[in-house]
Amino acid sequence: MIIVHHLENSRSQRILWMLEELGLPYEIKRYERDKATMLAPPELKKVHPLGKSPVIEDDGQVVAETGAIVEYLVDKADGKLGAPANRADALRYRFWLHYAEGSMMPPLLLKLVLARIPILGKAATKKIQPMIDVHLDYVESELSQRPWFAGVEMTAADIMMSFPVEAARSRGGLNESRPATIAWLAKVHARPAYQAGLKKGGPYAYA
Ligand SMILES: N[C@@H](CCC(=O)N[C@@H](CS)C(=O)NCC(=O)O)C(=O)O
Repeated sequence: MIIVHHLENSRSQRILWMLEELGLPYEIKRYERDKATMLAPPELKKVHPLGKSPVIEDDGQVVAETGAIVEYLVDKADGKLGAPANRADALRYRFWLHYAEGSMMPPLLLKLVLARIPILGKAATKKIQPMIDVHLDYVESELSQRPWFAGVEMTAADIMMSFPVEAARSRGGLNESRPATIAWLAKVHARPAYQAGLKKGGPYAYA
């Protein structure tokens, strides 16, 4: 049985969604953020030295880092939600899988952290917004060309991209001026598996 170490209001919501899509049985171990620092509680460090979420355990194997977990689950499900057969789609699949945490999340996180600094924060976030806009424009242009990030089918690339797009919607300036991205997000949120994961995960401020 897979155990998901799930931090409230966090990236690990993606893993619950994915497990629901795959129909794999799992258990959730919930963690709450420290109310003052918003960081994960120290217990998570007992599961993995980084003390971040998500982390999963499966048959005594500990796997951390969302992208690595997502690939682990695709393997476990014999390729379901994995790379499409078509080469162009497969390359796009790989691109978005890495891009979500590697390129799109850093400026969003920077904006969140800077916004919390009194006085200086406001001016600093203004400098970050153009960096975020480059990503939002690119995502919008790609989603204007195809229904899902890799191509015609929903894949794990969409699952990886859900968190940066949700984060952008809540604090990165994503709004109806980018209709293809907003439509994609609505389609994601309407999926029964997404809703089932949300119900099981507890507090999540981005859906
Ligand atoms: N790139 C990593 C990021 C992991 C990460 O930073 N997780 C956040 C949750 S959104 C966390 O655990 N934050 C609490 C903390 O840093 O104490 C991944 O995708 O797994």
